Amino acid sequence: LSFFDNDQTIAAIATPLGIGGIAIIRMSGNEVTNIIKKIFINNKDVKNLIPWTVNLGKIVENSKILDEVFVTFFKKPKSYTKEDMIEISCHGGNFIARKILELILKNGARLAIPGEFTKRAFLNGRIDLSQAEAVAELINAKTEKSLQISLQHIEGFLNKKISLLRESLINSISLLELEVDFAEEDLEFLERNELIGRLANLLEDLELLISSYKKGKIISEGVKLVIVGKQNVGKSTIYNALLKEERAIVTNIPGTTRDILENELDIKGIFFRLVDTAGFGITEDIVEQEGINRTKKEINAADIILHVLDGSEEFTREDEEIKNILEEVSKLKKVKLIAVINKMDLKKKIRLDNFYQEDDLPIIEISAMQVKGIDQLENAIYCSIMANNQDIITLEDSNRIIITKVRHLRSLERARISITNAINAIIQKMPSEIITIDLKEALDNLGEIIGVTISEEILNNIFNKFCIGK
Ligand SMILES: Nc1nc2c(ncn2[C@@H]2O[C@H](COP(=O)(O)OP(=O)(O)OP(=O)(O)O)[C@@H](O)[C@H]2O)c(=O)[nH]1
Ligand SMILES: [Mg+2]
Repeated sequence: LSFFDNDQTIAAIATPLGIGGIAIIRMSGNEVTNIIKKIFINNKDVKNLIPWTVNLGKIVENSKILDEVFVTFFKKPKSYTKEDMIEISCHGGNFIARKILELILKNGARLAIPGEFTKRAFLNGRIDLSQAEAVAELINAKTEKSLQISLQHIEGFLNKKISLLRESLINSISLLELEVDFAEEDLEFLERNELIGRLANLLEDLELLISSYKKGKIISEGVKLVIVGKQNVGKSTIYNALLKEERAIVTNIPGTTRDILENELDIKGIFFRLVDTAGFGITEDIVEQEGINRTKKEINAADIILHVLDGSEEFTREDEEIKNILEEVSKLKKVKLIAVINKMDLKKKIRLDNFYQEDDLPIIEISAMQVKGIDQLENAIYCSIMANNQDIITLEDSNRIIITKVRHLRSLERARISITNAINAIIQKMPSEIITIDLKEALDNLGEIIGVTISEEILNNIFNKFCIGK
């Protein structure tokens, strides 16, 4: 099955599996009207479907009625894929939708692969690649803010920006190529200082986009917030308090949590993935030991770590060991640490003489059991993520373009290198041909983002992440 096989008519159930009010089956391609003629009887006595209008009728197989349905015909090119498309809304429930899909397949369509509808929209020029990717992002959006960004991409803001940058490059390249044509006359159609100025502006724009990635990633993938500490200090209680739900089991037996628990959490519009872990402790128990190994993995993947301590006890060697591990990790990969002193409803015993005090990190005192101090904890978490990303969530930057895809980041970084090389070539008074090579490379790098220059392999990779029917 070739990826660019665009002639066949495709079909898929577009709604999620399971029971629901309605299910929608989608078809796209030249054959859709022929197929529907064989399986659909319109309640109105009309010969052909009226486009962009809902048609009520029955799906029949061998003159047996399968379901009463609505059929909408999107005539090309005014459809999602720019091909003839039909959507059948049938009664919810897998069985009916599957029966209808099977009937469609028997009558000449083939099953669509994931993302194939959107891929056709791209290949038929209705949307560019960054917009297609944004469709997938929109479907997976977890917060208001990530929704906003994907909508921005779907509207084509990223596309417009990249296209502008490419235009400016194409303009410079064509002037340089003219010089090559008139090489004997030794003409300069583009003053070198002017060219450097243009490229410097371009670099600045690239820089802005590149630096937006960190925010984009935080917004779309979430911040990994991991709760770590000795056994029995109240990690699971804090987990529940932050989630405002009794998710994790809490007991007074050390070693209650043995596996990793993860849940989505929204603090002031930022999307977190909150992780509860097995407490560190010396143990012979194999299950517990495995739990601790998993905790270590989570520590390495964390963006923020809450080190929980029991305020009603003395500071122990185990606490110290954990502290050392955490400090090591935070030095290596700049994880943010927050010390949380729990059980402050009891008499405070812990002394933090030389513990975390000298480091410039937040120490928050709470009672998870009485849900006291949780607001302050949320604040500290929020602040530590904002410290490096001040303007993340302000409304003013809603017009600023934010990139969220590693793929885009890599292309932009390559373009940055090519343009830097071009500038160096100009400074070294290299001939126009050489400068042009670098600029063309940058042009291709930027083209990859919107899909002007892209390999089949990358395309495949992008579209197979979609769900079926999209
Ligand atoms: N007094 C008091 N007790 C608490 C507080 N938070 C938790 N506890 C108690 O401490 C005990 C352990 O709590 P957990 O939340 O299970 O602790 P944990 O760190 O998840 O423990 P493990 O999963 O075994 O590592 C339970 O009996 C809790 O009720 C608190 O703020 N104050
Ligand atoms: Mg626990």
